[in-house]
Amino acid sequence: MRAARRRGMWLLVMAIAATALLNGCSLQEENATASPAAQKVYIAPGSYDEFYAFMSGGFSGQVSVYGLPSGRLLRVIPVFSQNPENAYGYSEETKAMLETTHGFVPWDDAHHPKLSQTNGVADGRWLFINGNNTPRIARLNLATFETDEILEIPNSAGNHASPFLTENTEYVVAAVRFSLPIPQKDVPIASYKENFRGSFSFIKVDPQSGHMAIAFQILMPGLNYDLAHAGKGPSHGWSFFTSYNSEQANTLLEVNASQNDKDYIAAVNWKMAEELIASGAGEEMAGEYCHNYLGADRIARSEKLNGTKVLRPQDHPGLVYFIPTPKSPHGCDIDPSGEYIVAGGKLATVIPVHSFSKMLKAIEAKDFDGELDGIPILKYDAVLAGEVQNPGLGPLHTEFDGKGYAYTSMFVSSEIVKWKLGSWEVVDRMPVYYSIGHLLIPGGDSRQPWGKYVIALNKITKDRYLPTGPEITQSAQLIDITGEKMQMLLDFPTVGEPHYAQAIPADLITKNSVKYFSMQENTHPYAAKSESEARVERNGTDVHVYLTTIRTHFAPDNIEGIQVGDKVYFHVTNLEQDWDVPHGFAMIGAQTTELLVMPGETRTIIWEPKRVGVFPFYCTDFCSALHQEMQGWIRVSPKGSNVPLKFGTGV
Ligand code: RUQ
Ligand code: CUA
Repeated sequence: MRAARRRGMWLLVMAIAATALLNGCSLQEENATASPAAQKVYIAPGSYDEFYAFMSGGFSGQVSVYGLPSGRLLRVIPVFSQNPENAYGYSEETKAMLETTHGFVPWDDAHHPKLSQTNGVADGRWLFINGNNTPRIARLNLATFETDEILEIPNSAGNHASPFLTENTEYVVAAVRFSLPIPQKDVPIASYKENFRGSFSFIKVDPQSGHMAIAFQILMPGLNYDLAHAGKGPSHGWSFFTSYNSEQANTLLEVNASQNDKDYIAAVNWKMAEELIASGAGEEMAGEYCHNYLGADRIARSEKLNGTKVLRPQDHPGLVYFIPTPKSPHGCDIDPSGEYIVAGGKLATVIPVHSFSKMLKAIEAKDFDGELDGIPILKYDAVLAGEVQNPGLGPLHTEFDGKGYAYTSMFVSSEIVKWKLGSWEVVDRMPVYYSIGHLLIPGGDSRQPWGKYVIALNKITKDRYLPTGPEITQSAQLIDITGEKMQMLLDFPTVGEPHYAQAIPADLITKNSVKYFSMQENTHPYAAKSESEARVERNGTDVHVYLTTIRTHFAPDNIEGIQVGDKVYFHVTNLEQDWDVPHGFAMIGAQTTELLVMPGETRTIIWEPKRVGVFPFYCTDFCSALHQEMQGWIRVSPKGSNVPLKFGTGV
């Protein structure tokens, strides 16, 4: 225990020393290279960036979209968090997206964006991202840049090793970081070893619609499963998950889960699992979860489902193996060839690289070193391809350039280390500011990386920008990797805390980009598809306002006969059929948010008037020269009053 504490202290001291050192000598060097670097990131006004980068927002719960190489923020897509700016999670059409079995959960911790793939290469159709806290996976539609679907994961907690999809987006995965009783039950926490388990969920993705459905779960020993990647090429059919806490500690993990020299990577033969399930293996296990998705009417619905098929590795030899891996591994990255499995041992002194072909041979030869809960543990040396010696401190994540090099983020020594696959020698280092977590190369975890840049996603920013009080944005740094040596190009701030990020050539996205929604195809039950359909209908105390917007007025814009105690539904349809002409709708005293309605779309918020009087509403998006004129009034009379319901453009 004491040794572990001492090592922790030592890492801390080294981190501080390294930070101070890097800090001291950086500025002059950077200024000297500023001008050629500036040219490489300069995108002339009106010109487009070469890549889209999708970054997770971490604790913001959202995804932010950047252009590369400029580092310009293009958009924030709301995913797990409500977004008052466009009413995501507030409007009647989107609220269901955030439903869970715990009720409405309007926030999550989003870590790993993963672009859908075909043949191991990003295809620009969808982006998946995990919710860490209340286990969920979201699917974003890259034609609309909207969240189309969120699936809750039952029998799970701390959904961190997710979504890490397979080569053809057959499956997205979800693994348990915080083991728990599966199924849940009331037991002492001290009974961890006996009662706590992990699970790996394999979620089938429909190749046409993208819809997700849980195919099966694999019940695992109670470790902390941290990160994952699917095999590709020769290793297609397998998925790999790092884990820590092989000690199975249930308190003070910083010490108690850092005792063993080696933890494990779990290698899962999902093809075999698929066949087992098809042949009727596996048991039904209860477990409620919500499945939320956008219908063809662009309205989110939530359905409650129950039960999954569960496989126990003990019952199916060959399904799961453990590969010993030095000290609390974090990242689990597969090189473009599919042969090498790189682990980032946070507390390890080397970067271990495992060989998939050696793994198969070791399995064949039964080169085992014991077992854990009936799962064979392979011999470290039998699977090891090589170790990168003296890489730096705190290796976390690795991406690949497709030219035979790997780039690993070093959290503690704040640097990116470039090393050669096969010879395992370090060939270059680049200091980053500070404490890098993930890193990204466009296509850098795929079969064919596009290369060109590596981006450092730094956890600590400190003095890199003008101070903004105690809270400082996290930061990204863009580095050129086209030459032998890395070249620092650009710092830019991020939204929330980016964990992973992925980038893709812009034309793979722009060719599908939706510019507006067709009015003809609007099947919203409360749409008013022209001004002649605009109206107000009373149904008891529910009042439905079918409101239309077009430059530059609302119809109706005068409404009378509303009463205190009514529940007023504003169904706002934007009649525009042109790109980039949203209209906003804001109602005084509305306790939710405004609406931002895209052309051709209908969105709804509720207003419950509490006072008598005449109240204005207006458009919030500067839509034309007469935007300031785009307003209306609602007259609210006392409950039971006999002021008749009247509406129109002037009543
Ligand atoms: S994590 S800094 Cu949430 Cu992917 Cu590694
Ligand atoms: Cu419509 Cu401003």
